[in-house]
Amino acid sequence: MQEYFDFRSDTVTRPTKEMIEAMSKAKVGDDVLGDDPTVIELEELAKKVTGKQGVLFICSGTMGNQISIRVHTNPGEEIIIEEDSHIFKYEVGGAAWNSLVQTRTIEGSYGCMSLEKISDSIRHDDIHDPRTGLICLENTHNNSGGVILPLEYIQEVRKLSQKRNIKMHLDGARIFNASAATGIPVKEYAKYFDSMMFCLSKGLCSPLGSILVGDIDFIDHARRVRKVLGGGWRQAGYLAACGIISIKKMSKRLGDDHAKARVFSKALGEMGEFSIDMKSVQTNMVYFKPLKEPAESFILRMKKKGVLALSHDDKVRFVFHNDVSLSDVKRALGIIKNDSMKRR
Ligand code: TLP
Repeated sequence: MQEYFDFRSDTVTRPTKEMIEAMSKAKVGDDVLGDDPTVIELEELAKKVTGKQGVLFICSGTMGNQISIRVHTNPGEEIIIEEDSHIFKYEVGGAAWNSLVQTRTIEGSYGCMSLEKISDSIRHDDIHDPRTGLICLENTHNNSGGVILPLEYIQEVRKLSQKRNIKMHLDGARIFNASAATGIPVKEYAKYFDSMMFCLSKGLCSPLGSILVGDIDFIDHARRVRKVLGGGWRQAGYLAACGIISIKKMSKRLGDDHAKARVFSKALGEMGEFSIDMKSVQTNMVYFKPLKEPAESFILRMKKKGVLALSHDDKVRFVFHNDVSLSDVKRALGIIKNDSMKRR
């Protein structure tokens, strides 16, 4: 059977042995009724890590972003988001479906929308205009290469949003990667947002699940929205048991994934066949363009050789995670190198 190296996403990570054991031993209740002890333990842990009073364990990152938009806005409002953000590009137009809001997208640079453009995009009180209901940021910013939004930038956006009285939400699917790379605690990032979502199921290896945080009123409302979306879950403690290991243990090893991304990008750059923006290699992702063919044809050929990746627009994306070791990365690099030598 052919061996596969799976770099498609950090979402492909399987639960660790410790997680499977923890699932089998978890004490559970009924989370919709509010008495699952392992969910309660996970949510208490998430409160400590994020510094927020309200926490809700939810099914997915998409659900967390969508619930947040729904809670923060009213129908007919507008939300400001970066044009390559996950919320805009990859959530099936959910802001319109679920919250009846329209999106005002702004081009970003390394995931950051300029303060001037954000300020200019905030609507004034005019009978013709929708109200601006929310500003969303994404950290790390996936489509820009998994780049980290600088804390000073976040602070400036916060000042602006407070001045104009607009709430802020963070899609922090990979905020633990940002924290591992910068040493800035997750709590410090969370401080500048009215709500934040992070994923347990990506680099943190849980089989599924995300965490949504905010103040108590926000989470009370979020819990109702989760229910109406069909996200009320019962013996969720089995999954929360994995989430606890994700936060306590798996968050500590993300630096290894970043190191693998650096090794990969350096070696790939040296082959001279691919264009990579090295400045964007900051966490566990590497985006690049093959110079002599479209991303899609490179991906299809690599798939036949057992190296799996995804395309995003005209680029190839490799994501580094717990289920690919440094030696897997080196073997994949060998396969890519052989392939490009044969095609010369
Ligand atoms: N991202 C997935 C795909 O949907 C693109 C991936 O493989 O990277 N925010 C960000 C920044 C994300 O990257 C993702 C997933 C989500 C939200 C949604 O998380 P889930 O998949 O749990 O709904």
